[in-house]
Amino acid sequence: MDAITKAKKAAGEKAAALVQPGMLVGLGTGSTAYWAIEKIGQMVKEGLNIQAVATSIASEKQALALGIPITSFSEIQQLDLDIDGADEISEEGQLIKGGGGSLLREKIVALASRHRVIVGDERKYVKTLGKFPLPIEVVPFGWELVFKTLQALQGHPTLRTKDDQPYITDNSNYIIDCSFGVIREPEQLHQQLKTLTGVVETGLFLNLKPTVIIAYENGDVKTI
Ligand code: ABF
Repeated sequence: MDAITKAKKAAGEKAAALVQPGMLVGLGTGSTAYWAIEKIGQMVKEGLNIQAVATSIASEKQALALGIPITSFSEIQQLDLDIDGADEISEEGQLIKGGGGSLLREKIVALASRHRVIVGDERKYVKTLGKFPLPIEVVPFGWELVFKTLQALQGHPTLRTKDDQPYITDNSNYIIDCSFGVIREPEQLHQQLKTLTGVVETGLFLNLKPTVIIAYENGDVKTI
């Protein structure tokens, strides 16, 4: 196992240790949240009594295979703890998420959770957001018009593809990844993008005050 994977595993498992009996848990998506789900699955096998809502079809499949009881928002209205990864984590706890294509369900789950834990390896921890292109979930109809508007807003958009076809999210939408350079006013940018007809959600996860767990290649794991 390479050093980065070891770091992701350490961060995920440290977050999983925060799960208490009886909790309603949000299960994130991505290669770091993967390890939290694996650990939670082991804890469930050892008798931990929880229910979970997954932020992607992939995470739900992983959870079901591990025997983690899955519930939904038709049954519950609030979660106790959401554990998820991120593509960028600023020193203020502002996030860019969506590199894994699950930003919409991730944001719904994050906003429905009383507490949020964000896990990442050291590469994710940045001074300011923006090096990672901002994922923006858009409806397929008229995506070209959103694309052109993003260019007009000085963005550098790219339609995300998979096997030379538009990438399709779990919600049957497209994703446009857009670089804006250093994002000094993330709230302003998020609001500006959300007003564009056809934009479903952005990968800017702001003012969520998450507990951040960063794991380093030297083996250190810090909770911030
Ligand atoms: C997910 O975690 C996504 O929002 C993001 O793309 C991913 C981070 O990547 P990874 O944990 O796989 O490095 O929540």
